[in-house]
Amino acid sequence: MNETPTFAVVGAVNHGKSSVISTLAENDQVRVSAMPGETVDCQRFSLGELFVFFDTPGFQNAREALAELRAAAQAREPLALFADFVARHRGEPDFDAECRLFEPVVGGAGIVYVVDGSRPLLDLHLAEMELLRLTGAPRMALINRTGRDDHVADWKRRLGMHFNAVRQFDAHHASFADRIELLETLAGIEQGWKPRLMQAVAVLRQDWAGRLDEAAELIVQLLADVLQHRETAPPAEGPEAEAVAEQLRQRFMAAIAAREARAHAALIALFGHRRVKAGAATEPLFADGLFSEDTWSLLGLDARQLLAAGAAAGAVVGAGADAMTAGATLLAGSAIGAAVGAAGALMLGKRRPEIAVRLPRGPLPEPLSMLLPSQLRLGGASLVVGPYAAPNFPWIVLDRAVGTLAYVMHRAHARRDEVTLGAGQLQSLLADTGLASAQWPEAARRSCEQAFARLRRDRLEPQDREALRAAIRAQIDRLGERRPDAPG
Ligand SMILES: Nc1nc2c(ncn2[C@@H]2O[C@H](COP(=O)(O)OP(=O)(O)OP(=O)(O)O)[C@@H](O)[C@H]2O)c(=O)[nH]1
Ligand SMILES: [Mg+2]
Repeated sequence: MNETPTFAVVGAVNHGKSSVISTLAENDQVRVSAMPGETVDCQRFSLGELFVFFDTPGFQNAREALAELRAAAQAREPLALFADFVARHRGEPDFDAECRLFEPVVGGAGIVYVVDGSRPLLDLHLAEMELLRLTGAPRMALINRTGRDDHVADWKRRLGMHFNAVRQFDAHHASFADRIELLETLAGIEQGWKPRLMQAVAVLRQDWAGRLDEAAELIVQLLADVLQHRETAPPAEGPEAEAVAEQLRQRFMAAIAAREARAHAALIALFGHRRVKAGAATEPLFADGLFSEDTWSLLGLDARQLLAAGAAAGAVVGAGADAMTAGATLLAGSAIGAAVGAAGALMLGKRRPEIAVRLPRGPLPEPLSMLLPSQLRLGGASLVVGPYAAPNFPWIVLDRAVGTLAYVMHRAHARRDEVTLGAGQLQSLLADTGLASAQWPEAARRSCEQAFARLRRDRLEPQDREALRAAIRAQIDRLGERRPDAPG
């Protein structure tokens, strides 16, 4: 028996063997296909070397193989007969699949027999089950369903006669908890592997919690970066001014979007998904951008919640500070004006306020300015955009980051579809998980808002940062191990 718990995942052609492995090994690159015969080699997959799975081709000639191997029922070492079988038929086209799939079993692997519960049980499957029983290897059966039809009861009755354990496992929707449960079942079928598998379960749980810690850190850093971000440009006057200001706004939004995309990509990578894309990639996870109207009308907090969290105060202070350092407000539109005063904050609930562009202070006195390079002569300062004072801005950034996390931590790696969520779908994903910022406890929102206000003024203390991190960590903990009913 192998020291590392090792299992050969076997079964009929096209019943979902590779999909099961893909999900268990958190590997979305395993070859999976609707075409039968996709897997032709025996391939090794592991998760942190805690356990090993071999993906195998589907049975080819189970009935003929069974006819040759019946004697194993009386043999003292049944696996020796299987080893002989492999030696005898290696290279023969008729038993190519059998040779490859018996090989790891002969080498000491346990068996995970995958069947498609949406397809009827046939005689050839009975031959497969009988062959596997004859190996005497520790074995469990997994009923996966690739379609809507339900033959599960038939399969269960039969499988129960041939396997040490029978479980249902949905390769496309299995959650972390389902994967853990499967490992625990495998631990139960072979005493020798039990300690290693239980250890693997403990390591995986710890690893999962560690990933959530890291996710919280990534989100805090994202919030810090976008709330402090500034873009500057040389000042312009007259008719050019509006164009320059608009360019500056665009640059600001692009920089924020790029920063957000990097954070989302890191969250996606944390859960090992290589088919989910962030930002402006083709088929990105989010169809709507951070600054789009739908995003602002559907995510974040409403005006009442913003007020309760203390966002109005933050906005007033932020705007006041802007006005003081800017000396003048250029083309501020409604943003700052509306933010001043609680009534203004109420207006800001679900509409994206324009991004304010600030003018530098007035020019220096003439004699002094003559001594300076022309750029600095205009006051030594530039047009400035940022920090963006919109009260809902950090909440929307937060919702999108938590939404990304909620999606990737519950997406089974067997899936090959490319999902793109509109703002409405993202909002329901958050609502279903109870993780929309609008659903957070008020106390958590208040401590976040306090950190946001300080961030905007570059005055974040370590304890504010820690409070923000802890609030986010506590909320994402509620995502749990189980998969919520989410889109896709
Ligand atoms: N809806 C759904 N489809 C599934 C599920 N598991 C597998 N499939 C689909 O079933 C088909 C076969 O899956 P594979 O994992 O390639 O099956 P396999 O047994 O490895 O196939 P071969 O290697 O060809 O023997 C693919 O189109 C999968 O996407 C599932 O849980 N739900
Ligand atoms: Mg396969």
